[in-house]
Amino acid sequence: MEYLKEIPKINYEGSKSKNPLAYKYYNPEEVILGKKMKDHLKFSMAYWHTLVADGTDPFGDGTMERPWDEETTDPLERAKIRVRVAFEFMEKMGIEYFAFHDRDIAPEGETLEESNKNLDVVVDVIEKEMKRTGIKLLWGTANLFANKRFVNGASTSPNADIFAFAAAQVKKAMEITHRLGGAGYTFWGGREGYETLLNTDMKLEQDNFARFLHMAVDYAKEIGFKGQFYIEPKPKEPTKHQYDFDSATVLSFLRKYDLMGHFKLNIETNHATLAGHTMNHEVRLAVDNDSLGSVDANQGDLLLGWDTDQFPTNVYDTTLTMYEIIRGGGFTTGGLNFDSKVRRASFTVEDLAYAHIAGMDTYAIGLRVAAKLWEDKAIEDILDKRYASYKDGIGLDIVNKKVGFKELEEYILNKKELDSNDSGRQELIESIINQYIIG
Ligand code: XLS
Ligand code: NI
Ligand code: NI
Repeated sequence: MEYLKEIPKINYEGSKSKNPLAYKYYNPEEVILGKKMKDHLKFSMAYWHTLVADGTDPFGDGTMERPWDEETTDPLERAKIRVRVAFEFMEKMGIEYFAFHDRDIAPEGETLEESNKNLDVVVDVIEKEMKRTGIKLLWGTANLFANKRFVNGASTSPNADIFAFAAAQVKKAMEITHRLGGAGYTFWGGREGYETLLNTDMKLEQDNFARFLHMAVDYAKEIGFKGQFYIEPKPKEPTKHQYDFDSATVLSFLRKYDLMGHFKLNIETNHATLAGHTMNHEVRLAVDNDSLGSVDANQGDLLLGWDTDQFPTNVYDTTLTMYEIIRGGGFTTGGLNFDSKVRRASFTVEDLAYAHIAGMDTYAIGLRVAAKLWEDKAIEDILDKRYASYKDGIGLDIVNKKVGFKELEEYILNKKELDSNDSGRQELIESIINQYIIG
């Protein structure tokens, strides 16, 4: 049965097309830098936004028109229908991956046992649909923030029973992710943070968080789950201060607790900007630390201080993000997961297609431009030149740790004139990028 009659199969029609239900820039099979566009970008649908979000905000009710949700009042039956809708949608869009929280795909029961049973029922349907379509699971995760039991956090809760409950929930979420052949498993610290230090033992909470992650690593070994673990940084919201603040904070946490080899980063654009960074900064840091895992593709509103999770439409940002991803060698286990939701006023079924088309085309433009910049060495040549002083002479000695303060003092005392500084040429570089974007 077809649920999404409003949405046809979405094809690439090129930049001249006026068809709103077509890709203008995303041509999945086209080869760029030796790889198909679809394999560079690895688009993934976020189950929670596309199937579950109903448009509720703190001031008003849900607005989304989702006729399939009206077919039954039974939550488990509804969950099964949503799976079919999800796969029909991904098939029509040509999206080959998806990501979910346990509570997105199946309703939470009265007890953990009941919740797990619900999961098993729905996972059966998902498994069948994955076989039928060839669509793959990018990553799974557990929702450790919505239920009121997590009011003070999950693995960082002051209540040890809540730590235990969270562990049991993640255990099951890992099992279903494993069963579905998930390429990854994400930890986003829902409420792992604090509102006020006055009632918080930050050291114990962070130690416990690390203990929790080590337990996950151990359990993965036990069940043979080989997927990549990710941590998703976010500086604030829902708590005032989230422990996984940004890439730098997470990297130092992973190093401190001996978790570096087990976790990579899942970096989200809107979280980067909330942390006061650009997305390309966050990706660069991950790449430079051999920790680029996956990306939650979206964009925030720079005038708002919260996580608006909008579909990415800013070409400049996707260009710089794709540039960093290409520079880092591209995705292995990860991909571009649309942790993005349609605006509350974009409530029709068609809007789901328009939004994903906008996001995918915006990243496709980003990829095309970034690939050209990379091929032409437009930026790399500038960098090479800028840091050339470290390629020989005293610079090379510094890099090779052949000199210390004494030798450097001697070098400077003997040198009559310092090499002159060069201009940073920022505006020139920015206009070169514009030229590449407009063509
Ligand atoms: C929320 C996070 C969340 C994670 C998955 O801000 O982005 O959606 O991606 O738990
Ligand atoms: Ni996210
Ligand atoms: Ni987010």
